[in-house]
This record gives sequence, C-alpha cells and structure tokens, in this order.
Amino acid sequence: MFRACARADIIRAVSECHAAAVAVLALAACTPLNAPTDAGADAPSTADTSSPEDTSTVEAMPDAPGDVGSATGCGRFPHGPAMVQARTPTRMICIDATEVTQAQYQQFLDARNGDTSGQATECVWNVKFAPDLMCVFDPTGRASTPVNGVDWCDATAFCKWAGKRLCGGPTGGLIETSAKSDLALAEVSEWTAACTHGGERAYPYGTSFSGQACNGSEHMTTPAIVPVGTTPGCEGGYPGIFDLVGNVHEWIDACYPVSGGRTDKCWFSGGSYHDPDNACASAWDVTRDYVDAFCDIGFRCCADP
Ligand SMILES: [Ca+2]
Repeated sequence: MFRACARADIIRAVSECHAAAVAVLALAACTPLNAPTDAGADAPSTADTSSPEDTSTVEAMPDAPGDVGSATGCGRFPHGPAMVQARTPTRMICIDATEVTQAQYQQFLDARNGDTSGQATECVWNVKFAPDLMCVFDPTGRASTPVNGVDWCDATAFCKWAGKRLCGGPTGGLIETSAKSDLALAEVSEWTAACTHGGERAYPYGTSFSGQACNGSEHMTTPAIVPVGTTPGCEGGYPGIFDLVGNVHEWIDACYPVSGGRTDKCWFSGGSYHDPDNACASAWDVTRDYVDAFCDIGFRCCADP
C-alpha cells in the first residue's frame, strides 16, 4: 500500500527549499497509510528546526573516527552482509557493505522454510521466495555471488527477516515516485546518498567515469556477475561499501502505483555487469513490476544505526 507521502511532497520539499534539512522536515510530515507506526521511528529529531535558513542539520554531521565506513552502530545485524555507516545529507545510516549473496539468501530460505506470511499488502500475491529458476542459484558453489532472480517482494522480505529494510527514502521507507530524476538525489534516496558520497560524486569511486573501476560491460571481455566485493576499484561512495554500481542492479524501496497490485512499478539502481557507463544514477535505472525477477537484479539492505 502506498503512503500519503507522495512524489509531489518530495519534489516540493527538494525543489523549493535550499536546505536539505527542510526536505527532511517536509517528508517527516508525511504519514504512512498502511505501515507499521514505528517506520522511520529513528528519523532525526529536527522537528524544532523550522527555519528554512537553518542548515545546522546538514553542517553538524561530524567526520570523525567511528564515522562513515565504520561498523559503529551497524554491527548488531546477524544476517546478510556486514553493514557500514554511510551519510545522507541529513543523517547517518547503515548499509550492507555488499550485495546480498546466494549463501546469505539461502539462510533466509532455510529460516522461512516456505513460510511467506508477514509480507506487506502489496506483496500478498508472492507465495515463494526462491529465486527464479531461469537464474543460476547455487548457494554452495556460488556462495559469494550475489543472489539474483529475486523480485522486489523477495528482497523486501529478506531485509525484514534480517532486521533491516530495503534502502529507501531519507528517513527510511518507501519513496513513492514515477520520476527517475528523483532517485538521482541524495536527499531523496539513501541508496543514492551512499553511492554518491552524500551527493558529491556521480560515481562511488569519484567524479569521473572509469570503465575499469566497477563491474560494468567495460570491465571484462565477457561480462559476467562476479562474487561480491571482488572489484576493489568499486569501493565507495564511502569506505567499505562495494559494487553499488555494476555487478547486479539493486532493488530499492521506490515504487509507484499503476493499476494496483502485482504490476505496480518499482525501481532499481546502479546498473549491472552488462551495462555500459554505469553510474549512481544512470540510464539503466528503470522500473520493473513487483512480480518481476530478472537474473541481473539483486539487492542490498539499509538500516538505522
Ligand atoms: Ca550493484
């Protein structure tokens, strides 16, 4: 179920305000229609920062030991990839250091043992979490290879099981938008904030494109998915985070309704192993239906420190 926090709210917040802190304030006023009341409970307590001129929330972010790239506050999650800190324009988040691997996904399948209950309303049609049979799922032989062939609801369920969430809006949660340009903004997408070093870079590794840095179509003679974290040039936008760009596309918590139900659209970010010119925001960031599971799409999760 989509929330009352609509795209128009995001755009108004981002475009009319000079301070990203104000965007957060506007978004914080949006009320989930059908979500746990604790969603976004760790949002920054900036409700008393009502002046548009007050950018203290942005400027106050420290850059000290135990800051970005560290596991401080992000080490309590027993499942999925290790998490490290990253910074959005307004807050700290935890983000998986890598894409979720096949071995980690198998742990989820084992734990759920066929039980697909507890999913959100938009995923009631989803009666299996197993990856699509068209994709190679070999959690023993390909343990460190990113899981692929999972749909948006599978990814969401994994993150929930792991005590995390699919990477979403500035305070966590769904980004409801049909505009791709929204997702290029670090103020809107926490995944993008992590990839762009808080909005400062087009690529996780810097400001200029390198076809060799990440696993895109320029990286190998025969493009292929590789084990997570094995492309050292693709570290960033903060230390300790790998493959945000390339390898597999990554589902994010950004969707919009079309006709209601399983054919509503959700976004993924970062491009994949067979795409050229991958960037944190690129031509390859498009939508698929909730139900779609493709072999070049995986995911990682986010959480609050
Ligand atoms: Ca990726």
